[in-house]
Amino acid sequence: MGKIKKKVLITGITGQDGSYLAEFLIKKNYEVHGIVRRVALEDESHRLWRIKNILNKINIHSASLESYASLVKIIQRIKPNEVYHLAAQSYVSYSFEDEFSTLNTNINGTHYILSAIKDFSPRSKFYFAASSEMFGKVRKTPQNELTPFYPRSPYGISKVAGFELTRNYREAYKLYACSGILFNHESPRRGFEFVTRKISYAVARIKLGLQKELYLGNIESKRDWGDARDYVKAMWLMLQKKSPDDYVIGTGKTFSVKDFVKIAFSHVNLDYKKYVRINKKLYRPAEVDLLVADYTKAKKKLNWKPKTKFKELVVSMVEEDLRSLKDI
Ligand code: NDP
Ligand code: GDR
Repeated sequence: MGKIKKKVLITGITGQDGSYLAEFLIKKNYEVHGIVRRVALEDESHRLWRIKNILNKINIHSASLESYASLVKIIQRIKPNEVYHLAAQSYVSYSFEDEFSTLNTNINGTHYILSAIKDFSPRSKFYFAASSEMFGKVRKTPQNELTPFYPRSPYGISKVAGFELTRNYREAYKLYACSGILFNHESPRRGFEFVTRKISYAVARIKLGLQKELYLGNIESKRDWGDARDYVKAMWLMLQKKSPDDYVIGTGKTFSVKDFVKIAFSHVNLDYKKYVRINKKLYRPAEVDLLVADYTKAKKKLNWKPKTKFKELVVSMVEEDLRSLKDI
């Protein structure tokens, strides 16, 4: 008789991180379950593009973060060994436009899942996708697990609430619940609304003569940018420890949006100054100017470190966009 497979439930499986995490866990022989919105099932070619190659290896359940009842049903039935809660309204800019749905989805959605686990599957280990946006107007550089939070957007506020809920469920109800405080991580599967993908896609289109200009907002802002494929491994490592804890995950290096732009354009032998225009409308009402991670704890306790260098990441995104545009 074969070994019983561990079961995992991933919310946000259609997103960048969810799709890489699902692939990673399939390779580790998990039985993978994912929650998707019903609308996604109606429009598979658009909404399920990141997981189309693994659809026959995973189990998809339709549910909504807005409905406690729909989440309970799934958690009660599957009783997963591990739950990775990645689903969220994850676009910081949009959180200023629609504070209400961002707070509602990100805070209540997290609360519903924690509460469902507590009542119906208390042995499930839980991972919460916290964010460097919680540090916002940074109190200290670099930032680690002890740095105070100062969120600068409704999104950041929602993630602080999710982090505190996770900690409280761990302490009050003894759930195995962890938060990964992840800094920006990118890949060829990054959503088109985020600045790195906006740049890599535009550079590929400009190179192929399909676009003439690229409009950006604040290109001086600095981020600690890593590779999503390295980061999903850190999520898993957190849930393999004896006891639950919170960890900062990043590269410890910081680059500006302008640095990303320069490398991306120069990779295809173009001078960015000829194509990039600044649009003040793309500036945010409140900005996070500088983020850089101190991931010493993850290195020591999880034996994790990032593999991909910034330049390799930029080049891989531009190359992949060039390749896919040429295939059309
Ligand atoms: P994406 O934006 O690529 O994916 C978000 C996922 O959440 C999608 O699967 C989306 O589904 C789902 N989702 C959004 N709203 C709802 C809803 N109301 N009900 C059900 N599902 C919903 O994000 P990433 O993969 O980049 O990030 C994963 C998580 O990590 C997010 O929580 C994000 O906030 C957090 N994070 C990300 C970082 C990064 O740099 N990438 C850094 C730190 C934290 P659909 O496809 O249907 O829209
Ligand atoms: P961020 O990512 O807000 O850090 O959140 P994003 O790529 O949206 O912005 C990064 C920085 O680039 C500046 N910027 C622009 N941003 C966008 N989107 N579009 C532009 O045209 C543009 N021009 C300049 C922004 O002002 C900002 O300073 C991401 C998300 O994945 C979150 O879910 C996650 O929690 C954090 O990373 C860590």
